[in-house]
Amino acid sequence: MANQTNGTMTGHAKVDKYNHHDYYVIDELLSEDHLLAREAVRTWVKQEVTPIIEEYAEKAECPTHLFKGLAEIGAFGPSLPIEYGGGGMDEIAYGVIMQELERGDSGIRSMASVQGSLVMYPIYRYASEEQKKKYLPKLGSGEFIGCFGLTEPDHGSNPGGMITNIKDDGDAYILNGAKMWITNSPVADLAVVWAKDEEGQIRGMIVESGWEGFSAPEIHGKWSLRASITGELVFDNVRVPKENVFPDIRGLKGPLSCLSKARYGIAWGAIGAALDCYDSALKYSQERVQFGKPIGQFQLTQKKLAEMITEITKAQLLAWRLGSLANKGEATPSQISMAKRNNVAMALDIAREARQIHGGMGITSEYPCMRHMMNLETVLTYEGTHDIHLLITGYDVTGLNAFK
Ligand code: TGC
Ligand code: FAD
Repeated sequence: MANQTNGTMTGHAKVDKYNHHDYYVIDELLSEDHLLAREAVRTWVKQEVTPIIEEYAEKAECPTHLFKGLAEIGAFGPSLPIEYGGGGMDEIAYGVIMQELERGDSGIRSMASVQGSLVMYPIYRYASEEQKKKYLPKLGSGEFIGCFGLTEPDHGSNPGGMITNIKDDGDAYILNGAKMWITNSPVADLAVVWAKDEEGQIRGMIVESGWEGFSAPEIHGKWSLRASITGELVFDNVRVPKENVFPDIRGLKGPLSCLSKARYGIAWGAIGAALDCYDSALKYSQERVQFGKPIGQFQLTQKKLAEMITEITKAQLLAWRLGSLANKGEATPSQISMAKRNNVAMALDIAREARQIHGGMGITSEYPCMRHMMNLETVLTYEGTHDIHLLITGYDVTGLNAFK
């Protein structure tokens, strides 16, 4: 992996005093394994992420030195089988892990989402046995970093219109085109890429970063997900051996099935960002005195906090129920869309309200709200925008397709 950071930035390290909030005692619905997994990730985030994240975000630098640690705590493919590099846990364990990571930072959760759900999952589900053995253990251990190339400069919400393409050339395909907004691409060792074949069918393939004609320039100037690295993928006559192309899957349902996995993780993850903002606002409201009283004593502050914990609790229940359905293999793409859309919008609203409770201090890196708020603007947009998910629900309930 190129451009690795060593985690030694110079500013003062932060102490993480986060307390979890569980108003409806949803922990009773979690197993011992879920609670243990959550505790391990929470401890890691407190030790490794919080002390450095504001500084990396301010400098718009990705803390790549954390990637190995993410692998060690089991954040890459928690619900994939152990023999294929995953954690062998269930979907709720995957959810609580994503929640704790995003409590730290959406960019850290993003890194794990991409590696587990958008790189390891498609290889596990669609690649040949030989390719699975070649790539999955190294991805699971963090030795290889992956990225997922679906979005193009002119095809974001409508990936079916993609123009990246492959042409048959004997024992290989020749890949041409470009992908845009690709998380981790500048530091990735390989990319799962979706491109059209000569029949116009969407195919998936594993492309290694060292191959001739492949480059991944970084995208600069982001005011969101600043501690996550984002880039393009450019393919100029890249020779992709035929064994690297997924043999059986055709069409948009290939990448969309991976997105279902990742969107599910975001539905849980966003609650973590909301909890962090709520926790910080609650503490601040009890400590900050104006007009001779803690600001938490004013009815308007109480309204904000009461509504925040109400919305967090509703989102926690939605995520838990979605997880129960996912464990039975019954969570539908539309149910996942509803939870992703609701929980991310909820978290963004809470980040804004929490920022207000902190007054002027809320805009500084002393508190996490502004960073979460800026991150969540991306989370609202990627993996299907807020409005695209509404239209997916609209289609599901009416039977009428807004996209056709
Ligand atoms: P449409 O005709 O509806 O569907 C095509 C085929 O796909 C099937 N399908 C799904 N299969 C599995 N899982 C899902 N979630 C599925 N949704 C649909 C569908 O049944 C159909 O199958 P078949 O057998 O009939 O061929 O497709 P459409 O072209 O009308 O598009 C529908 C639409 C707009 C909902 C879809 O394209 C969409 O979701 N657009 C949003 C694009 C998106 O989410 N991009 C994300 C890029 S990756 C990313 O953002 C990573 S961020 C990483 C990080 O966390 O850092
Ligand atoms: P557009 O599709 O151009 O949408 C612009 C606006 O139009 C949106 O508000 C949208 O809701 C609206 N709109 C579009 N169509 C309709 C419609 N039919 N009806 C109503 N409104 C509509 N992609 C990857 O493939 N891999 C990644 O790793 C990845 N990581 C990302 C990381 C970051 C930081 C960001 C910002 C994006 C990432 N993406 C990634 C891309 C992301 O999935 C797209 O940005 C997203 O799908 C939206 O596409 P777009 O930006 O082209 O917006």
